Amino acid sequence: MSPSNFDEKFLHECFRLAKLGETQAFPNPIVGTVIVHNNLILGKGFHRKSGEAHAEVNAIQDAIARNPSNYEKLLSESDIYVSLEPCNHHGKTPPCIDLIKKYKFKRLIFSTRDPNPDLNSAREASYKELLKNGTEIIGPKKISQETKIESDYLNRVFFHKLESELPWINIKIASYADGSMITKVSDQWITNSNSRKEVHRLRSVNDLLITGINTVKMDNPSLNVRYSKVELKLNDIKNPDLLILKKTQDFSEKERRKLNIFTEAENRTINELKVSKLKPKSPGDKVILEDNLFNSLQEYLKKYPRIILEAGPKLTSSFIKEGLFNEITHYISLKGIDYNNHRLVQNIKASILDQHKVLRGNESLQIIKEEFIPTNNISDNLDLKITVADKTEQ
Ligand code: AOF
Ligand code: ZN
Repeated sequence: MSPSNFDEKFLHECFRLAKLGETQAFPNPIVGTVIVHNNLILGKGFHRKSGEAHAEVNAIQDAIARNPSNYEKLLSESDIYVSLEPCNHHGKTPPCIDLIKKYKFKRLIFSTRDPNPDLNSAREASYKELLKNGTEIIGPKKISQETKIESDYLNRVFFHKLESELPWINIKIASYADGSMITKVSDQWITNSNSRKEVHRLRSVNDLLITGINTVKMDNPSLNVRYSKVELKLNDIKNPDLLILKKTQDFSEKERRKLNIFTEAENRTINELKVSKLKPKSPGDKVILEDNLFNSLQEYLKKYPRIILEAGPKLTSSFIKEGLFNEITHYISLKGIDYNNHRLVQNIKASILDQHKVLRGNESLQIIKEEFIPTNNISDNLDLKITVADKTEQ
């Protein structure tokens, strides 16, 4: 049987749950599970922390706790949805596939294949047993491309790490519809309050935030994570370390040799700039790059698996030009734009996407999501958010 709209909806609920583990699960994948009985959710779970129970185990325990007297019957009449293929190996925890077998679920639906090589040897045998046990298996090939892209994207850093020791770099851009990143005198902010809140969430799920000296001087930003974990829908909140690049107006050969990187070790400079709220956790050394900027920078950045760049137009375009990114999260303010004029909005989107795609060639970057960010504030505008990223297809 092919999956229904309901199946896709329940998978999206798994994605929502998976994201709750975004700060603590790493370096493990983030995973969400729901157990559904006659279209009603019987149990939910997510992977909270590396080394702790997997999402499937938490969801099964949740279902059991809610139905202590008849859980065996209910589970055998239920479907189990997981945002990542269940494990079949003994890692820090026992194989989830054994539990799925034990409770004889009606169907197992998962949206992303797990590329972890530890799963390879037992994959075929365990699926055979599961089928023999009467469980139907619906894998990623049977779900819509849109849902699959979203699902694969959740664990982009985990997958990237299996293949490369380099960090995953996300460039955050907030601009007007014409691409300008400089706040107009008439505006306090470019993007709306919900987009700005999302940026705090983005910061919290990264290990290092890179910015430029000019941004620090001009905006005196606090570049920390505000709002509570409830508001940010996170299981935990942390501030990323901070790296301020100076003299990076242009990455010309001459500038490359001069580039300084400094972190908390240069307290004096940070304090001088009155960015006293910044408290990177691990103090870094001042690094003076003598040779090729990008080799040295990449060496330095290896310490940080998840990096976000929040900088002004010059530094941002230098990173983009050098291909030093895996993802762009672009918030576009629709101030002054009639967003009921669909063609106009489509044109804005197309022109921004073209700019990003040209940089890397069409094959490697993929549009993950295009969405409107609504606002709660009457005088505020709708933003358009575009996420493009390296392909993470599994
Ligand atoms: C998770 N959480 O919810 C799922 C995972 O060392 P272990 O036992 O925690 O196993 C880690 C591997 O299990 C992980 O690399 C991934 O391949 C698989 N699935 N992992 O941490 C989960 N479902
Ligand atoms: Zn597992």
